[in-house]
This record gives sequence, structure tokens and C-alpha cells, in this order.
Amino acid sequence: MANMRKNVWELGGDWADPILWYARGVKAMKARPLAEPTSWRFYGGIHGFYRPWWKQLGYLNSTEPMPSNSDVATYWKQCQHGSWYFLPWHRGYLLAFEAIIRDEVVKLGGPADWALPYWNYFKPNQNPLPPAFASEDWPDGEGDNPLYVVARYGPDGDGKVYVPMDQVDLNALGDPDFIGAGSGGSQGFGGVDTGFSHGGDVHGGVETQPHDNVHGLVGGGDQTTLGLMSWPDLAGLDPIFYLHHSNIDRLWEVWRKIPASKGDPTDAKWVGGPAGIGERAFAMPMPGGESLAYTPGDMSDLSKLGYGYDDVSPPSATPQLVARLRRLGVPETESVVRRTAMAGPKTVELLGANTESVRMTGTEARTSVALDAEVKNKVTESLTLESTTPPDRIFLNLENVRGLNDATVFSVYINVPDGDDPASHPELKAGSIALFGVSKATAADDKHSGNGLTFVLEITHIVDTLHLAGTFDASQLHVRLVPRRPVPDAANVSVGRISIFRQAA
Ligand SMILES: [Cu+2]
Repeated sequence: MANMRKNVWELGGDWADPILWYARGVKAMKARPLAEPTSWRFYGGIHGFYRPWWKQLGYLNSTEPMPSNSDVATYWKQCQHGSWYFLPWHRGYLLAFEAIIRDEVVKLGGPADWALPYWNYFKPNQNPLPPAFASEDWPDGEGDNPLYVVARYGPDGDGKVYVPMDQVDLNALGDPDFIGAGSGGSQGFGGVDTGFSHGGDVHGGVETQPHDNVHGLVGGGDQTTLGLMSWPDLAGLDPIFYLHHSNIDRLWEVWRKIPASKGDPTDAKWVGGPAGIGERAFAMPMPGGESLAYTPGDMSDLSKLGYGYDDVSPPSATPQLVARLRRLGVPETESVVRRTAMAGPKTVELLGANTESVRMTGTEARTSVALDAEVKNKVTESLTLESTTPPDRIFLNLENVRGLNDATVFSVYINVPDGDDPASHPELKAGSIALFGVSKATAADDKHSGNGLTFVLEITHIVDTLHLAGTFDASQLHVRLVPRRPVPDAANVSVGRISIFRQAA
């Protein structure tokens, strides 16, 4: 029988049974010593671990035994980011975590089909943090609610936690490809081809949005206050993490059900995972001392995994490409021909780049991207009615983004008229990004070269708009970076290069 994961806001009350049982399970995990593989902090360490911060926040003290070296080597610091393994790795992480909570729930006399709820911040009025997580008390008024954490500062830094709807989107669902073309083109719904990637470089589509942003907006804070959700090495310690990831996991299933989606990768390297290419295997502690070893291929089919979601309906019925061809005025019969031309290999080509690194401080940063006339002609040609191929997709890359504060969130706008407030031009917004994992990716160590992170935003809709308005002839595009909150100098945020690529089907 499948366990059904349900919407946390629609369980029938702030402390409906599934939430109350979750809190009891979390309390039981928190009561276990760190070295025990089914303990709360051990599970946090599976996602990521950084000793000084764990100490600073009281999750580690010097007298307590650490987990064994072999447990650390097998399980800790495993989370996959900037990788096509992002979705399947986190699915296994949630499955094992859910099994441990359920085991505890059953021991305490609760339901054997308990399932992890999800937080769908996109539904109207469901963007505030679910109230059970925001209260210091249990529903009977007693203190020490295990779902509450102090280090959760929210988007305004005042502890009021919600997801501002203008900072998140579901654009990734419109990408038909799971695997990104890479090299400046699409980052795909699921990410680009990598090996074992604890950290990573190019963030995938659904990883960038809404995943990263919800982390930074919920966690908030900066590198001294350390909101748990903002940092990969702390995020697994916040009980809301698992409801956020349950929603991301649900979006994977939503995407699979969209007719235009081409489905999960069939490449042996994805299916077999890092273990199949001689790298570290994915493994999770399970109840009763068992261990779950899994590959991405094992994670594809929910029906084989024994759980489901109560709602996997797509947000919009019109596939992106169809909507786009309509917008460009391509007649329906011809549109079918152009859609079928999509199956072939993709060409990714640089359309232009700015010339120097942009430092992001204060309330805004600006730069310009000069466009190559010849490449731009190819784009324009693909947008005309005479073209026989699908219109090019255009991607803006923020390369080598470096910084010290992972909670930094900013939006990117193209060609906002001088003197206008970017917020009044949603049609010119490329997207919003959050720098989840940036500080680690900025520090050079044995695993990272310190090159920072790369984010890819599809700006196809903006280029279409400019084209239709006859203003895509310009020799350059003007880019504005607008942080949600002013960025202090101390955060040391910079973007190495802003580049724009065309991707032809
Ligand atoms: Cu996450």
C-alpha cells in the first residue's frame, strides 16, 4: 500500500495528526546521541557538516563522541548539488528519513502509514511557514516544540518566515529535458551531467528555482547569524527542510506527468549513479541498523518506492513551446512541424558576454552584455515565420558567482528603462536566484577550486518580447542585479561573468 504524502496546509488544522506525529518522531530522533546513525544530528550530517558552525550553534560539544570513522565515510557529507543527481539523491534521503520517523511513530502507537507532508508554498495563502513550525510550544501550551528553531530568520531577517511569491517560480517545469545541455545552454529540469557532486558548479532548473530560493528566504540571516536553511552544512538540522524537499520531490513527479516532458535520463551514468563509475555510493541509515544503498535509477518510479503525493497536477496545461509558437504567431499546422524538429542534437553558442566581473553590493548592480551581430541574426531568423526549426532558446548565465553569505537572494532584469523601478517590470525579469552553497564553492580546498557557482536563467520570454516589439536590434543588453535586501560589503558577493547563449534544437 502506498503511503500518501499530503499538503501540510490541508491536513485539517495547524497540529493535525500527521504534524503531531512528525513532531514526536523528530523529538525521538533529537534525543539520540550524535553517533547513533538514526539520530537527528547524524541525519543533518548526512546532508552536510561544518564543525565550527555546528559548535557555534550548539549542535556539537567537545565531550560528546563523534560517529565512527566508517559511518562518517559511508554516510556524511553526501548531499548532491549542482548535479543531475540532485533529485534522486534527495529522494533517497527523504525516503530513509521518513522510514526512521515512521518507525518511531509506530513505536509510540501512531499510524503505520504515516507519511511526510509537503509544503507547497505556491498555493494561494500557503506561503507562510506552517504554524506548527513557528511556535515554541506544543499544542497543549508546553514549551520545547521540536519543530521550532531559533535560527530561521525569514526573508526580512525578523524571524517572520514566509516565501515571498515574487522571488520564486515554477519555470523549470516548462523545460522538456531532464538533463541540461550545459556549456551555457539549458541547465535542464534536473541538472547537468556530473560525477558525485557534494557542492557542484551549475545548478539545475528545479534546484535553482524554487529549491535554492526557498532555502535562502526561509533561513535568512547572514554568515554570523547562520540561519539553518540557508546553508547546505546546516539545512538538514531544521525540521522544515524535509517538508520543503518533499515539495521539490513532488515537483519531480509533476514534471514527469507533463506530456511535453521527455522523462528521466536513460544514460547508464545517470541510472547507475556515482557508484557505477567507481565513485562514492549513495547510502542511508535505516531503522534497526539497516542501510539503504541506492542508485538514481532506483529512484525514478514512485510506484516501486511505496509512496505517492495527493496532488501532482501541473500548474499550467499549455506546454512552453506551444505557448511560445503561439506568441510568435506561428500557425498551428506549421507549429507541429517545428515542434517535431526538436528531437535532434542541440547547438549551444555564445551570443555575448560582459567584459568584467560585477561586484554586488548595496541595492543594485548593473552591467551590459555586448551581442555578437552574426549570432544574433541566427536568433532573429529562428524567431521568424519563415524558419523551419523551433525558435532558439536563450539563456543568461551568471558564471563564477562568489560570496560569503549563502542567504543572499537577488533578481536579474534585462533592459529596464533608466529611471524605472525594476519591480514594475515583471515582464523583463529573467529570474531570481539564491546563493545556496556559495561560500563553500568560493573557498578553495581539496574538493573545490574556489570558482564559485554558476546559475542559468532562461530569458527566452524576454527576447521574444523584445523581438516582437522590434527592439532586439540593439548591440547590447542591459542587465540589472537587484538583491531582495541590500548586500553588505562584508558578504563579498561578485559575479565573474555574465554571458548569454543561444540554444538551437
Ligand atoms: Cu535543499
